Amino acid sequence: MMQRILLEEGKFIWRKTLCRKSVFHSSLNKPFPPNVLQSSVFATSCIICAKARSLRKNREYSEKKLTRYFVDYRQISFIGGRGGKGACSFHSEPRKEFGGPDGGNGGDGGSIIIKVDQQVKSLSLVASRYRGVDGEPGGSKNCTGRNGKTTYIRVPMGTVVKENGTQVSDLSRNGQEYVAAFGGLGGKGNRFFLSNETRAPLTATSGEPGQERILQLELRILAHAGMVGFPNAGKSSLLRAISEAKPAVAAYPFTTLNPHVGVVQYRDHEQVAVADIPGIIRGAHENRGLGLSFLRHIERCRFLLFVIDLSVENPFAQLEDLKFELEQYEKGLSNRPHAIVGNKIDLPNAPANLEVLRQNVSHRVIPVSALTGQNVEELMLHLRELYDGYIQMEDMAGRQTDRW
Ligand SMILES: Nc1nc2c(ncn2[C@@H]2O[C@H](COP(=O)(O)OP(=O)(O)OP(=O)(O)O)[C@@H](O)[C@H]2O)c(=O)[nH]1
Ligand SMILES: [Mg+2]
Repeated sequence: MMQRILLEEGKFIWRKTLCRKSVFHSSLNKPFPPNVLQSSVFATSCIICAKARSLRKNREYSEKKLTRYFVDYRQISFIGGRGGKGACSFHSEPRKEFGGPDGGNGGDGGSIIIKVDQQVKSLSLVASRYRGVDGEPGGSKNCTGRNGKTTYIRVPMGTVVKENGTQVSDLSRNGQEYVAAFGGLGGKGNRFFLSNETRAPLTATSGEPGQERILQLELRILAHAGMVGFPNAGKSSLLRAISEAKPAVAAYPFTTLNPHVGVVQYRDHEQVAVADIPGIIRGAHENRGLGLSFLRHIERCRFLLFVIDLSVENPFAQLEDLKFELEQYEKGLSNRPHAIVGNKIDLPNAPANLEVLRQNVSHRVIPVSALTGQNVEELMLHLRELYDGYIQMEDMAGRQTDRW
């Protein structure tokens, strides 16, 4: 290893290792004699040649790319594995003329199970067709065929399974399973049909086909709070301000096309998950803008944050429209515990609009600026109050709470 060496007061004081090029006596700038090098130089890391390594950052996907990765609906056809055929055979051995039937049963077909995995975040890797593994046929010498292996399909937490539009399962806990299709039973070998009346049965049955089903999987993300607002109200900016999430922010409407979840961290290690969903406009229930289908992602939210843009005239109308659209999607959705957040308070006409809003609503309005960070702490504290209220309610009802 090559070193750069300093000669000071007759001692060799050496610095951190340098590159492999050559060894220099620093004062003379000449290569250092190899014997001296061997006796006095220790190995350390090279500060100059060491690559500047920064911490690995999570890759940020554009909204367009995210749409490819974030899939929240799938229709899937499931066919369970077919049972194996039963065997028809007779025992054959020297000096044993009537060995009797020894055809084994076929193995059962493999089932298909939908299983929740906390690591999976979208349905993008779920295929549109699944076929279970067939059972193996039975053999002679009473050998039973091997059962088909169970096929597991990993889905995210919060997946709802529907059949013909009717909900059949709600998979909201990690590790929860739902049998999408049972495998068929294996056939019986001729040994099974041995009886006092029939000493040499020739009957063996074939395996049953697996269950066939068409199911719809719908993902409803699990978050404690859901942010609802008009496009450009600053929902994504607010999520960036209160959490580590990095949804795209831009000055044009409908920047956010997919829901984003950010986790707000508190000092006592309590975590509140907040979901940012695409903007809603007046008439969204008639499929205007991006429609209302993404509202299923806030169906499970325990409380809502109405984000109102204070820079526009009459912010109360925004709130009314948002509540109206939520009611069109699901009755009573707008009555959930909620907070009203007035964003863009840093803009000149915002304080006047805030007063107008306050006069029209009985609920507390929290003015914030996601851009400058003004009053964001108050919002976080209020969020925590809502969260604590939810935890208290669930504890009183004896239900398990969703914790992140
Ligand atoms: N002055 C000011 N501008 C803000 C504030 N918050 C957001 N903005 C700006 O408003 C624009 C829209 O912000 P976004 O966070 O993308 O709004 P959004 O509600 O997520 O919009 P969509 O995703 O389209 O629904 C951006 O240009 C932001 O810089 C704020 O507090 N003050
Ligand atoms: Mg957005």
